[in-house]
Amino acid sequence: MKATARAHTNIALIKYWGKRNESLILPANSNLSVTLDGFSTETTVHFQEGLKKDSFRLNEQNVEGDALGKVAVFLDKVRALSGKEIYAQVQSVNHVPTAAGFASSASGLAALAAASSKAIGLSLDDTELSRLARQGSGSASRSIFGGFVEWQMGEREDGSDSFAVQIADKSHWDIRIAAVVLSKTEKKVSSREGMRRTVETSPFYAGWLEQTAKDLQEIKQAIKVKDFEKMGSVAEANCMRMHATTLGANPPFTYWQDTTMRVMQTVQSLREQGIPAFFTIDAGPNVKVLYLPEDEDKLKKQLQATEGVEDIIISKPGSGISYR
Ligand code: 2P0
Repeated sequence: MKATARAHTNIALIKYWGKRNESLILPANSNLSVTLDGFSTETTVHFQEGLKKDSFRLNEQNVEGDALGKVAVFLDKVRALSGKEIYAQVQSVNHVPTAAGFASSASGLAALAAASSKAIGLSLDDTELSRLARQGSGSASRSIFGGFVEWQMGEREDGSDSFAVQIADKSHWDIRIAAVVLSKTEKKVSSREGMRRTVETSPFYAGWLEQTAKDLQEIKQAIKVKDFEKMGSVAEANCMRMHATTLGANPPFTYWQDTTMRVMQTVQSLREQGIPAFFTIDAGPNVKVLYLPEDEDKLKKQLQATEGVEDIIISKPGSGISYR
């Protein structure tokens, strides 16, 4: 009863921001991401008779507390699905080029969903796996698939129609995504808390929802016809609107730091020089930049010269779940 799975993380171009059901993790809006080949988690789950509880090792270190709790709560769902009361040893390794706060719940929960469901003897297809991973962390539903992926919010109360689908595989379009690592990356509000506070208190949230549905349709068309400027500009505007909702929350907050804004300005300056580059930012200060391979040298040079930038990690569209 042992299995190993690898999942890559993903970056949302149309953000998941807000839940309509917190316990089932159902989103308030459909959203879309690119799976990244540069960041992955490999997880082995070993269910064994005689264990009294689950245990979790991450990057060769024993983990207790909240992180273990999250794994155990997720395994409870897997046990409930299989009807087996049996505990597991879980071992994960995050493959991230530098240790800079890029460990992701998307790749982590997607790999855990795949390895644990296989180890316990459930044979789930990718849709079922996406629905299961979603219940660990929303963005993990998208990391089951490679390339360009849409998480369809669904309508049903029980979440049975809320899962991700692949829009285009990784070979569809040879774009690049630079993850810009900043030297200071203090994260004050978790994405879970940030979403909740925004949904409950920000008067801008209704406007966000209304526009995001339109953004999603536009970006899907842009991906289909490989219109890079369109895809990038829709993604960047969607990111700006997500972050605008946090300024309207009570108490208000922002994930941006001074360096975040300097990187945004570098990207705007690249565009003024005729280089199509677009940024997106998640629930933290780091910035990801979308660009085309032929612009890599110029883009890297200018990003590296931006004050407060420590490192740049380049990704291509990556693949979905794999087993070893
Ligand atoms: C996203 N984020 O679409 C958005 C954009 C952050 C900003 O998905 O509560 O870790 O576990 O479902 O998936 C981060 O939130 O949140 C996220 P939960 P998750 O990528």
